[in-house]
Amino acid sequence: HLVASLEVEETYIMIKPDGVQRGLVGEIISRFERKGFQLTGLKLFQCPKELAQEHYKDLQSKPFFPKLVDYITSGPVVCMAWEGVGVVASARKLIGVTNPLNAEPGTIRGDLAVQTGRNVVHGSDSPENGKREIALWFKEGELCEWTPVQEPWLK
Ligand code: 3AN
Repeated sequence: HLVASLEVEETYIMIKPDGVQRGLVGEIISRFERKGFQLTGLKLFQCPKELAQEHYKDLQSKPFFPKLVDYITSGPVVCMAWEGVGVVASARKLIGVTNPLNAEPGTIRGDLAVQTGRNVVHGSDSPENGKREIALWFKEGELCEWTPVQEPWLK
């Protein structure tokens, strides 16, 4: 159950290798853009094994952990940082639940995916993890703080 906060937050969103291979990059980015969140970081990136292991360290003891690391490192991913009021929980709503077969139509996973092990996109599960993951995936100088010209329309 997700309740969006009223705080300005940051979240780490990543299009996984299946999303890139299937040509879904534009479709996925545009959902966050159209919602009204602000993009502050974006890159195509081949993830090394050590980084995938660090990113998913809370799942280390799960039986699917080695497969998960193989999947995330199997091809380039698109790394994104998004900012906005309540963005962490709201992005999780836009993404849909972990198993795409249970994800609501209208969500990214509900519309575009079938398997849990190929669920096209990642989104941070808390504001703390949003900050942790952005720091993990982006280097200093790769993020861009900017003021949207049409600010009053969306805030
Ligand atoms: P979410 O990505 O929805 O936050 P987590 O954090 O529980 O879900 O799991 C992280 C990732 O691990 C999922 N996106 C999925 O790729 C993989 N995963 C989770 N549960 C399973 C499972 N039962 N079998 C295979 N892969 C899984």
